[in-house]
Amino acid sequence: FPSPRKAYIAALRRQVEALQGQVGRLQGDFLQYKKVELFPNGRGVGQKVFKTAGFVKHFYEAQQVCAQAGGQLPSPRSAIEKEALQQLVEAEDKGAAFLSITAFWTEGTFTYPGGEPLVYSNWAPGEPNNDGGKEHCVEILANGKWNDIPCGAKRLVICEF
Ligand code: 293
Ligand code: CA
Repeated sequence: FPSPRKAYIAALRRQVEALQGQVGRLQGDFLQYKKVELFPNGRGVGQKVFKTAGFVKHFYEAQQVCAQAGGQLPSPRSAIEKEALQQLVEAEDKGAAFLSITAFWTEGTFTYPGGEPLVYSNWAPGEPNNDGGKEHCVEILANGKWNDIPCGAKRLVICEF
């Protein structure tokens, strides 16, 4: 007869093997659902997911839409994140989209929500220009370039999760 200790180790081994099988199947199923979920209006970049709402809103409403869904407006922190957003703006064909970035905290200084300074930017030539003295929000155009605009303008809603 196996000793109690050996029987215990054998039982543990079987449990670990069963768990490894279950985790493997979950990983496969999850990869499939990620693809389904991101098609055709989402983009995954590292841990981040961007998804278009498909409609336009003023900045404050756009912020609410994303917050209500458990996300936020997009904060592209690298060229690769900017490219994912650009693809969504191009594909949706409803014009430019809002970013999370604003100049509420310090006029002329654009920051992430909360006032954190930008780590990446992709301003169009001559931007931000605070045209008319009231451009405190930011749009990303179909060419990927950024422009400051009035927060009361209506732009495509894309959320970041
Ligand atoms: C001005 C000059 C334009 C520029 C525009 C935007 C508005 O009209 O060249 O495209 O401002 O910056 O947000
Ligand atoms: Ca501008």
